Amino acid sequence: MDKKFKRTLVTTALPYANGPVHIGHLAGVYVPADIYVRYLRLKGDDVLFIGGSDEHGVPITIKAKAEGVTPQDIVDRYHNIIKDSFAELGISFDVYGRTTSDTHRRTASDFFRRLYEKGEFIEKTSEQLYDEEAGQFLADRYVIGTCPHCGNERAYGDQCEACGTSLNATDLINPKSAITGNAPVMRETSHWYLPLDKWEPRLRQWILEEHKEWKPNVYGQCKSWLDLGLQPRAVSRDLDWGIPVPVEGAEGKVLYVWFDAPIGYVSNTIDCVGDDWTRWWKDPETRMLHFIGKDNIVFHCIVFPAMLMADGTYNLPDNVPANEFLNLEDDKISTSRNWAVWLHEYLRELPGKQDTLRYVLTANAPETKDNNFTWKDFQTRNNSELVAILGNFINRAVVLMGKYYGGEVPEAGELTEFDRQTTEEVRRAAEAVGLNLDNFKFREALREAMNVARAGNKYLADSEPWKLVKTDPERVKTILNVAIQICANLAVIFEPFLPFMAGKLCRMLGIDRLDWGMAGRFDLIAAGTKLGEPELLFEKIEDSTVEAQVQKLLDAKEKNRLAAWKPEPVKETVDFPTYEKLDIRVGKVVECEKVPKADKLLRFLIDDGMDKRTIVSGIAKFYKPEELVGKEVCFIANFAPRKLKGVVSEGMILSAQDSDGRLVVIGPQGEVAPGSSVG
Ligand code: B3M
Ligand code: ZN
Repeated sequence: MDKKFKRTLVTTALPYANGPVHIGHLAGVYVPADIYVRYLRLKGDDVLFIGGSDEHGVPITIKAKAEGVTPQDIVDRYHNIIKDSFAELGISFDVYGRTTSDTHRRTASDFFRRLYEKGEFIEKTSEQLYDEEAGQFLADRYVIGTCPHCGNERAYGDQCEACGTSLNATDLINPKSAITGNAPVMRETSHWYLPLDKWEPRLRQWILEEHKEWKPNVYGQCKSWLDLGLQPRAVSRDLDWGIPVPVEGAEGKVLYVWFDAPIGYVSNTIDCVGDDWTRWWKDPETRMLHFIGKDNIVFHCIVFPAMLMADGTYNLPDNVPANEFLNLEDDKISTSRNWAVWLHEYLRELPGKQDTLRYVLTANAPETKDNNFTWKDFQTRNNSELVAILGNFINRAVVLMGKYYGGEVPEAGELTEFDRQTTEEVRRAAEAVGLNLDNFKFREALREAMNVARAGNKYLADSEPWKLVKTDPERVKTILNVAIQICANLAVIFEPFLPFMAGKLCRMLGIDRLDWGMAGRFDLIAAGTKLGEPELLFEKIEDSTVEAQVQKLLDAKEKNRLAAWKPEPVKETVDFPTYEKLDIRVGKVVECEKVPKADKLLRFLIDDGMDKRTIVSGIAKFYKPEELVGKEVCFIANFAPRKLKGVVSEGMILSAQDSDGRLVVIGPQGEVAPGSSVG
């Protein structure tokens, strides 16, 4: 850490409590933040890790309306699901608060009032979008329309998620109410605006000049917004869910959710450390970091800093290490389409596999570009990396130690050149882990950590203690001593990434406290130490486990498809004479068999009341031929004969196509003589 800082405040985006969290949230924000915080703690740094739920705003009220419950019901439900699942994954927040808390209501109101009293807002009456049927103003996610910047037709009233631009509802082209689908009318209302344009020169200087070290995706987005020119932004809304605007004459108005939510970081700090909170927010020797996803960059780099500047007594963030998005099985993660891996379900369905998820999400983290999660890759990384490399090395070292020395660590003799090469390799990799973490390069850090396990495996494979034990038992003592020191190194350097594994490993090695200073050292486990019982660190993941997960996704896709199904539009009108031209009859199936070399076709012999005729029909996928023999069907009797796969078909059997594409043969509901006309 930079010398000018004494402590670090780490915040993670407050997820909306309108649904559980999924792997996209984890990979983008919570897993990297937790790795970073655990690393700082191991280094002995003073660090505070702030999380919590975002419980206001339109996403919550929309969900409540959809379910016919109150917004409070929604946030109570999801706050607890999210909080518990984070804890179970080992996300080590110092506090996990909520923006409906009393502390937050007070803190956010005070913040607004202070800015109001300083004259930092502009109060303005203007025409805003209004839904007459719903009887309310439309802002944020209540209004959907075309983004004026990129043409995305599903942009929200406060942001386009396709291009990331922050919008005002009135910027949208062709706006529609998300409540009724109606086109809104314009109606006058007054709001308080934060003049972002006033802070633009300072924001430019602060980001573009003083923070060139920010990740290119973050810096680039900031630069393009600043270059577009900043506008005053409304910080109040006409809604009944939120923190009331704390000034006279503001009845029916609440704080804009993106005004109150970032103040949630402050409120949660207060809930965590009490009066000491100012040290974490106002002492220039505190470094502040916001971990967020890329859709939140504008709010954390422009809007919230402008609020902090307007207050004038707060620190600004030192860095905002935002990630890109994670896709799932090559498709965008989507809550509404249920195309996601939900954390609380993962924990239930793959119990005890927290570290595997943390590992895969880090190894595949969308650090510089969008990335993809697949269950196949999840399985491979678990089985061929965690089990076969990391687990295997530790297991071999511990098992050999048990076998040769009853689990008591032997004294090392003089190190050979090969030993020294290995310890040097471990030292170098361990150092690289730290350097990469310092620079928010989590994937690379994890790769280097894995290199330590690789070096350990190579060390055992090349030095072959299982052979030497017969010829040179003294040498084996050194080898296993070195191997167990490598295990201790793994416990330290993997603790930020795989805390559950590290905990077990510490128990096995008799280590009661880890610190980063241990990384790269080879005197961590004293000779004579009695190792604990070997524990299973990683388990192989079977094909059936990942297949079940893939099936779950396919089921979701199928459900969506069915839900989205609509009957075909009705065809052009026909008059009676045209209709009468079609001769539909009832016939009885006399024979039915598959057409050779055609997997879709069945050949029917139909008794049409006058004679027998052959008809070929493309329904072989849906019926066994014998099922239809003896049944009455409807067919078009005057359909011009056609040759299908070498068979002449004299008519067409009628069938209906179901929403899932299945064909169902149409026939009379009661017995009818073959040859009867249908009409
Ligand atoms: N709740 C947006 C989101 O969940 C928002 C983040 C607030 S951070 C202060 O993506
Ligand atoms: Zn856009």
